[in-house]
Amino acid sequence: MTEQSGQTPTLDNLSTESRVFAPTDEFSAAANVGAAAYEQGADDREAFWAEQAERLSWDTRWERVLDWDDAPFAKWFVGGKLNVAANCVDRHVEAGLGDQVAIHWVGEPGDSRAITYADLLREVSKTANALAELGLEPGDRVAIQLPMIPEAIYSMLACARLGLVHSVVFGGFSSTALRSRIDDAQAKLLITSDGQYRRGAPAPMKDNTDEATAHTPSIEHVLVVRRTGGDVGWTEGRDLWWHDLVDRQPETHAAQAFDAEHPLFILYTSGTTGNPKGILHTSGGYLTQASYTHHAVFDLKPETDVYWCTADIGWITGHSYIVYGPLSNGVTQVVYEGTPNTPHEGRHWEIIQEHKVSIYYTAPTLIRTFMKWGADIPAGYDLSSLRVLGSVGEPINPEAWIWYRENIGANRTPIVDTWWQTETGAIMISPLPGVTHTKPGSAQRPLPGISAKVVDDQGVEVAKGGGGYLVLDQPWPSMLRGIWGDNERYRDTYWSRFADLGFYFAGDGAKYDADGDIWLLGRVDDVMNVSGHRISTTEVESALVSHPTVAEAAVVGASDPTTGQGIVAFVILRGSAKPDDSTVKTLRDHVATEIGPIAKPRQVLIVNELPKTRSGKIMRRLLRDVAENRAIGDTTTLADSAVMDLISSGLKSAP
Ligand code: 6R9
Repeated sequence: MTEQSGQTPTLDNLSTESRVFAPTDEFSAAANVGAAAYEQGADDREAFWAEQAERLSWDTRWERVLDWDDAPFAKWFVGGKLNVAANCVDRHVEAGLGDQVAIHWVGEPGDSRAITYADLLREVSKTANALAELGLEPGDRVAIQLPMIPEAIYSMLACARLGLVHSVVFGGFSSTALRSRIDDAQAKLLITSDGQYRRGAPAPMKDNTDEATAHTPSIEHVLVVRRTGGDVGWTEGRDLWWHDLVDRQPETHAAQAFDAEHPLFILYTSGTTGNPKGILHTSGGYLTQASYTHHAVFDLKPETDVYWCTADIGWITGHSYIVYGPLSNGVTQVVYEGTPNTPHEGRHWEIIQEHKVSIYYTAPTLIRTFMKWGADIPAGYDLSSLRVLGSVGEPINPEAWIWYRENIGANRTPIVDTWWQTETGAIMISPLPGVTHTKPGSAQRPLPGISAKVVDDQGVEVAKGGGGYLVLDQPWPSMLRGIWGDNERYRDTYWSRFADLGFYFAGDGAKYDADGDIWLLGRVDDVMNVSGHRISTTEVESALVSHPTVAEAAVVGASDPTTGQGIVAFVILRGSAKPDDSTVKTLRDHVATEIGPIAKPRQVLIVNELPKTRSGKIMRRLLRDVAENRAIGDTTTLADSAVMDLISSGLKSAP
């Protein structure tokens, strides 16, 4: 335990992790970005980002790199003009890459399409012509609720091409969630599909969107892609089939340049209170950082790499690392429609083998699921094409990191653990695969051109070994430009915590290890306080998962009359492990050994499933309801709403 002056003591545990993996000489020698970038980024941040902005094609060059006079409202590349879609599509075709595959699209039922950059240009142009025919004007908002089909990407890029602001709503969100997002942005058009494939079966989608649009007067048209072929309700005059409207459009469209600060998209993310926040991103700065980070962090070589990010486009990772970053870099990428175990648990490895995927970017929750399914499944496929692995979305515990490296990366590939948020727009903290000596569980260092610090309650940077809050103390190009329609909430949520210092408050706890590397400890609201000791849920989860019988664990702080909060752990055992009378005691003792008696869970509950959002985050709020014997709260954002029933019934039968 480390004692910090004036603060509650915090616990060390993750920093007992001492394994370090250096990049090979061969990898470093060929890497896109070397160590010198860190100095360039620190010496003159604006000059560094101006250099990265040269990656893009600008119709008019900017006059000023950063205008921060009206902080916290940033303007980057002031006076510059560009078309985001032309940067992602047209310029690659103009450079002679029209025949290169942009997207190897793999449908869940086994259908597939190879879409070249020339195809992409044609489809995006037709879609843009269709949206223009509907009378949409630059600045109008378009809601998109679609499965992971190519039309989702065409739609986003067509909006960008016309200066329309898209608001993508995850395909599994309820009609209530869709309705509130449409209303908040006053969207005029909704693009959706008749249905979507989920776990091997078609499920309706338009029924859901019809429920939402029955109450959204701003919607003038609903454009419907036929995907599953089921019956759908139809409102004449409002609803239009994609194949009727888009297919007959001219195949060319002249892109017009928009201001660097022209709004590109709104993406809603849940806050700790109130309605979801519409995070606003704009064009030039966003695309610059999405493009640069994709190039630097994944070491992308567009001529030879095949890239695959497993996120959904309904999530920021899909926006920045399926659509804008990769396509601006002229990538060849896999886009997969379905779930990882449809039709079998080796589906991802089969796709990697077939398309010779070389860069694979996924989330810790999925890695732990793969662990649960067993290492023999990936071992049955040829994964030798892989050369960089990425992780995003939550802290990755060292056990999962090592499993990922050994079983997917053949103990050879660098792993980049990338910390960022919907609000930051692009990756902020991550190893560079050709430079960083990676440490399992640590996101390590702000990228070149980025500044982040771990500070105490007063905003004073903590010493090496110390813990506190993660802040971003300098503006960055892809930063959010606000919360749609609510400037006050923007200031309050992100800029009021350290108002005098002008820091952006990320809402994450973090600490420095003895080398000054950053370890993310989970949301500050996930930090428990047990008898005055700060213990992060991640630390306890990590300890539990390090036990050989445990596949996955989620920990919450439940209110406790004596200690303030008590630690309650929900644990999924590995397939082969059978719970018996001693399981709970063994696991409690294991945590005590790993971290210290103070971190020993008050309760360990053996369960079969954990409640997760579609982006893979464990919904601790619901687990807290279980732990505190309350009625279960709002479950609308759960990926699988039956999970809470499973947990409750499983608890009754657990030993
Ligand atoms: C990209 C994305 C943001 C929150 C963030 C943090 C957590 C994301 C992480 C990570 C530790 C990482 N998070 N990446 N924590 N290590 N590599 O996930 O955006 O959905 O907005 O979530 O996710 O808590 O504050 P978003």
